[in-house]
Amino acid sequence: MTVTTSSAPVTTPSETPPPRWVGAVDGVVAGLVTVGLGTLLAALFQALGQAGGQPAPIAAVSGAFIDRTPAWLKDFAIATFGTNDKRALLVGTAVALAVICAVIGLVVRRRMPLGLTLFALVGLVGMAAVLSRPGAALADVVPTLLGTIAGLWFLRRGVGMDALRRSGGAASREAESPTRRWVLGGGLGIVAAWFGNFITGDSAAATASRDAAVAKAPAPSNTVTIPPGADLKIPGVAPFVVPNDDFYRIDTAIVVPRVDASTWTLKVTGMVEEEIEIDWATLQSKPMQEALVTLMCVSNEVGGELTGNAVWTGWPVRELLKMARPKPGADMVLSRSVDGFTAGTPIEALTDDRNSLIAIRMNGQPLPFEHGFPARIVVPGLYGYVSATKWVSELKVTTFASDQGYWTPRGWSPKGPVKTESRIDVPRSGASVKAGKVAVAGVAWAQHRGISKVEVQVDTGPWTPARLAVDASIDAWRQWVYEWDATSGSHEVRVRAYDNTGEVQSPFEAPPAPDGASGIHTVTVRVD
Ligand SMILES: Nc1nc2c(c(=O)[nH]1)N[C@H]1C(S)=C(S)[C@@H](COP(=O)(O)O)O[C@H]1N2
Ligand SMILES: [Mo]
Repeated sequence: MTVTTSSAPVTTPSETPPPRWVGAVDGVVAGLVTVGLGTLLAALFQALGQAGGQPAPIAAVSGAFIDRTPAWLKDFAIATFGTNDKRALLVGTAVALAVICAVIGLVVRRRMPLGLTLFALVGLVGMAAVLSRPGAALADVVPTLLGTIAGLWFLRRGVGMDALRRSGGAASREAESPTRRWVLGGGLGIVAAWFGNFITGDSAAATASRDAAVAKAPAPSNTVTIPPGADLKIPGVAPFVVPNDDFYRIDTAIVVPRVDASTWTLKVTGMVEEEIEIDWATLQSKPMQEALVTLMCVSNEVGGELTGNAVWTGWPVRELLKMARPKPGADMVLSRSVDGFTAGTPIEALTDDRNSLIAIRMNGQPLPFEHGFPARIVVPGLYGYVSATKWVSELKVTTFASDQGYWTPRGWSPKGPVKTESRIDVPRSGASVKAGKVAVAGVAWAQHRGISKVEVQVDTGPWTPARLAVDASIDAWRQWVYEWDATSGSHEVRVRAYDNTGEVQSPFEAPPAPDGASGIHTVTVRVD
């Protein structure tokens, strides 16, 4: 028996230039590379909250086109394509771009500098379209810019590879075949574009549903009035109510979920007499309650800034639970987000008379996407990781014995009541101040117990009471100020708070894990 060994086919170098259409295909694939990379980067920009307008090239060109379409053409398009008019426009834009790219690819084969210049010009048109979009920022052109550079590189490389193959030298055997680069470049471009679109997904529908969000006006007794003296308005101290744009954000979402409220529902499952599911329209029609609640992250270090106070509007969680009628024995509600995050909350925190809300508004606005649109849970007195589920989609009534929230198996305590803490906002640690009267000021919190007293200590001096801002809610932080007669030298200034039970905050230094940091916030100040 003979064994035949097969040897790899040797590519015979051809002296003849490749057919013209090779250039045209190169042009189309270069376009795919550009659009794919541009779309993917644009989606990532948007997901990271770095985008101002619409940075994806095809969508931007289509959008710019829509804005400039004469009415008759728009009417014609809607008459012909109906509600698919946007899709038709996107496809039309893509086809037009493919034709232009094919032509440019042919030009590149004959006069490379001219061809590359034309390709760059098409990229520039894309960037101009991006910049023309509402709210666009200069940085929004970066995805299309990088995509264009990648496309130019692809075109040049194709010409180079084909020349190498024709050269007949030893290296010609290593040269990549056109098919290989088309499959790789085109494949990666398509996958990138697909993935980019997948990320932005339902974004347009979600934005529309957020723009259309409404809430019933709360009964006057269910509204929040912030007493004027609650904010001392001392420069450098966190504002009593933190604007949405400045509010700290903590979550596990790499890409912010953009939920279309019109398809969203909230289910109550588990140990209940009756499973319940409500939709967006139902939730919005419920009697609303406003509440001032300071959110606090368990990862906040002593003196840290992972905390913020806002006016939340929502429907009390207890009303929804009441409809489902929890069974005896249940001691936890596991709230679940559309992105899989879960928080385990003691059931009594959701059924007692505190303002635990299915919140749909934050400081009078529909929840920002970053903060949980369309709905999130807000529970006064508990750290966010065991309560404040954003993009909430399910409340499972259960027990601590049989379920745990996202962070518990990762080393955090199953229960997370907020610890009484206080922070010095001014002067900053390391700051230099002039001798004389210096305002030492900051915030203190003991959510759902309330702050009764704040004291300041300078060096080894006595603990002296600070002046407290007007109390607005036991669920919110409280500003304080201490008028310090500063003498020259270097000083250590400390703060401590008491809650309404009379208990002083723990002086013992504890790290955030497993159930929240404790210790005395201390700043070092130079006085000249
Ligand atoms: N879906 C979801 N919700 C979440 C989280 C999360 O990772 N995913 N993190 C929680 C934590 S740890 C905190 S501190 C708060 C922060 O809320 P904020 O980003 O609105 O300030 O959200 C909570 N809700
Ligand atoms: Mo957190």
